[in-house]
Amino acid sequence: MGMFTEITEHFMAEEVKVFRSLTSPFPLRVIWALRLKGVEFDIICEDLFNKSPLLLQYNPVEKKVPVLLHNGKAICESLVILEYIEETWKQTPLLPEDPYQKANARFWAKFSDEKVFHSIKWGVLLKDGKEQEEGILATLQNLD
Ligand SMILES: N[C@@H](CCC(=O)N[C@@H](CS)C(=O)NCC(=O)O)C(=O)O
Repeated sequence: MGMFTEITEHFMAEEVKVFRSLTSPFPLRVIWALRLKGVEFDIICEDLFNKSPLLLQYNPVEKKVPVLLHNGKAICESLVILEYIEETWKQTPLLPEDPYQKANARFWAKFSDEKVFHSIKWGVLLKDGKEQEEGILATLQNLD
């Protein structure tokens, strides 16, 4: 019986689904990571103005994309999902092995979330005129 379970599990196709939207940058992290690791996955494309019941079910707290669905388990938050992917599929590591370099990679991921994305969204995309020019300058400084 134990052996039978193992064999069926071995041949059972894995369920890997990524909830994304066409314009959102955060799900791209997840999609690129899965592609780098050679993991097959399906895409569920969300309309963020009319979210599906599935998205609300799998990410009831933030109701945002991306969500990774792995064999029925939902994981939310792009950087948390990347850690899950790294620990689940060990091939082609995303992070360097050295703890200091790893810390550096995590620093820049956090920086891009908190500084770069923030200044692009609030300083450039949602502004116009003079304010937008200032936002572009601030964004370029963050990218320098
Ligand atoms: N910190 C989140 C940000 C995700 C996020 O902001 N997703 C946006 C699209 S860019 C979203 O789903 N927004 C829908 C909403 O706010 O209702 C992550 O890294 O996953």
